[in-house]
Amino acid sequence: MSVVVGSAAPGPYSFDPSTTALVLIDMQRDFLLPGGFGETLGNDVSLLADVVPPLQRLLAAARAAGMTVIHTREGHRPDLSDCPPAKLSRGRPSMRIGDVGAYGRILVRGEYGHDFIDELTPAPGEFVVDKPGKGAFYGTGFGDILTDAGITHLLVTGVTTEVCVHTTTREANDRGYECLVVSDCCGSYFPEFHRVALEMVAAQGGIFGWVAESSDVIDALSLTPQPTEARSQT
Ligand code: C5J
Repeated sequence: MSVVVGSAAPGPYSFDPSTTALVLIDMQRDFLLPGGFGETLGNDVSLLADVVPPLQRLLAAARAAGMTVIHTREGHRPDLSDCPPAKLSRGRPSMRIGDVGAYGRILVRGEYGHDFIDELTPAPGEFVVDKPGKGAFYGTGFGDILTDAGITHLLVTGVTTEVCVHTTTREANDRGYECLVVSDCCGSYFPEFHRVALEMVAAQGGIFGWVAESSDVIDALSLTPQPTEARSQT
């Protein structure tokens, strides 16, 4: 059964929760925790922390509706063999991918900082996609997961809006997925980039997809029949 987010920009977004995945992009300690990689680069990580409560509520609603949930993590193998030299050489020399930071080696799989923040850990049965790039499709099994699950629509959330959320949305749009970016469930260290990135998604009649707030998506999901559980027959 399809539901509609009537307030979405540039116009109503219709989706069937059974063929829609909630995608949480890179809600990792390296990006979000005070004292971590993101903050050491001079960023105000509280801008990303604001994303957590609405995203927890949206995740709870998606789970209650029985939706497919996919969590991604940006990071690399410990030997960095999947990190292109061009990516490795970026950033400050003292704070690059693979260097030891406050939460272990930065953006290296298996390290504490690379893992999800405690508030948004995957539940059993949810997918975890480790990605070496900014987009979720490149070098991963993300596309196969979507195909196998019969997914046609994506609710895209996470950090950062203009980097990994945008790249994933663009990749998905090119592959024919109908994407809605959930505005208050995405965050950036740069408020202006966040605002403009969201505008870009919905511009020109929805060149990359739709944008809406989580409360409106949750309201739409609340109209979904809940997965069958024992119903009292009094
Ligand atoms: C993400 C980044 N996840 N900003 N990475 O957006 O480098």
